[in-house]
Amino acid sequence: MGWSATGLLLGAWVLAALCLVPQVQAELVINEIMGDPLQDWDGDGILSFRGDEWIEVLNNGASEEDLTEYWLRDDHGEDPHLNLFGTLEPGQVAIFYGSDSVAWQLEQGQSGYGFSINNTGDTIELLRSVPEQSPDTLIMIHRVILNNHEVEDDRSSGWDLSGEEWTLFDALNPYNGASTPEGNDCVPTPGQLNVCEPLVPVHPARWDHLKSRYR
Ligand SMILES: [Ca+2]
Ligand SMILES: [Ca+2]
Ligand SMILES: [Ca+2]
Ligand SMILES: [Ca+2]
Repeated sequence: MGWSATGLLLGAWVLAALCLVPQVQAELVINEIMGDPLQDWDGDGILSFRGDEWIEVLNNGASEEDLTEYWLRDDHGEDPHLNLFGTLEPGQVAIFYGSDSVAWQLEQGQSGYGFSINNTGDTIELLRSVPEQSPDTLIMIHRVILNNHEVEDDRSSGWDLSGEEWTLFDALNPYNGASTPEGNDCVPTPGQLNVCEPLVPVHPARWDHLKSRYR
């Protein structure tokens, strides 16, 4: 499978849905998702099940993308959870945190629920404004279905670097079950291309070193 619309792993029923909306070339794709954070991924000093979720997008096209035309949401309710911002060069990724979503929602006068990625599994959608129509007219251009085991403490899931396989970045919380996607023993790569970085064990502090600290 490749990056083209026909290559998305979403199944025929999603392709059928895509055919029902005006065709917009999907230059931007959802690249990696962290739905059940167990650390301070957004770096604000607070661990938040809401603020530290993140969704990464990749510009798979040949030209710079204006991200303000794009929106993210899950498939519950009608409202998008974030209007993306900034621009993105070809081949580059951008990351958006739950805290970005909360801030945007509060600006809109909505409740700040963030992305609300369900820890038992969810469906995440990337939407795009229809050119020359109201910004409220959004069409879905990419959809990712997350299984329960993908949304567990500090596991992310996303495309492998070739864009051919949706895989589970589980080095921080290894998955040995039989469901797909299988774990790849790589750490999540927020804000970076989905290269495989194995977990580097922290050298255990030796007891005499520890004692010397407290003398
Ligand atoms: Ca945080
Ligand atoms: Ca969650
Ligand atoms: Ca789960
Ligand atoms: Ca990444």
